[in-house]
Amino acid sequence: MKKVLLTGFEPFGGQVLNASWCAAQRLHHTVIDNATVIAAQLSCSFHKTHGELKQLISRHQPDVVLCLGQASNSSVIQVEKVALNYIDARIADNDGVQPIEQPIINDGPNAYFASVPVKRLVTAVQAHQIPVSLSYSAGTFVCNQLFYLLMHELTLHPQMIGGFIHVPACEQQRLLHQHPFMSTAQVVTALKIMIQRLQQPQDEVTQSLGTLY
Ligand code: PCA
Repeated sequence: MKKVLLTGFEPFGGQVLNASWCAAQRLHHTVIDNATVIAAQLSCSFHKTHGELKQLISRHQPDVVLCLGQASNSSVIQVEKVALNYIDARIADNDGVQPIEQPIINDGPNAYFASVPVKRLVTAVQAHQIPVSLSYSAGTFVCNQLFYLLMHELTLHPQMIGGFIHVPACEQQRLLHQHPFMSTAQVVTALKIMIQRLQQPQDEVTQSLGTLY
């Protein structure tokens, strides 16, 4: 039996919901094929998320860690490839902290790649006609920091794999903030497909999902 730790964020930027947690919480304690999902909410805080994530990893000892965040300007699910060692926050986090042009870890590598098979996840979701893309930037805010710290942490746990997925705002947020949106039900379906795909044969995806610019 595999264990998947699925994290979502609390609301941030003055919003009352965060689509990432709306989706993640629906999968808490569900079993998808042979994987049990543990969902947990993280603070949208530059200072708190690392400790929260470390504690969850050491308590649950998951096989897979998938962290989710909300990308309010996006209408598609974005499977992130790259975490940068760089923060340049356009708004303050929920503690009022707004780092500008700072490394996440002094002398850490400039970037980490996700260790989940990102192309397989994207093509599996695409096959179900759910809007999804491979993304090469997780931004320069709390999500990018969490993704970077996750991949840094997993260097100490080589048996675990991890990645980060940005999801669009949910339907309730469209009414309040005019964001592009995707229903929570559709995001949950996409996450289930990805968790199933992680348990299936790891054959190569030979097509390019890259970008020209
Ligand atoms: N999205 C923000 C932080 C928390 C979240 O859900 C981001 O993309 O950095």
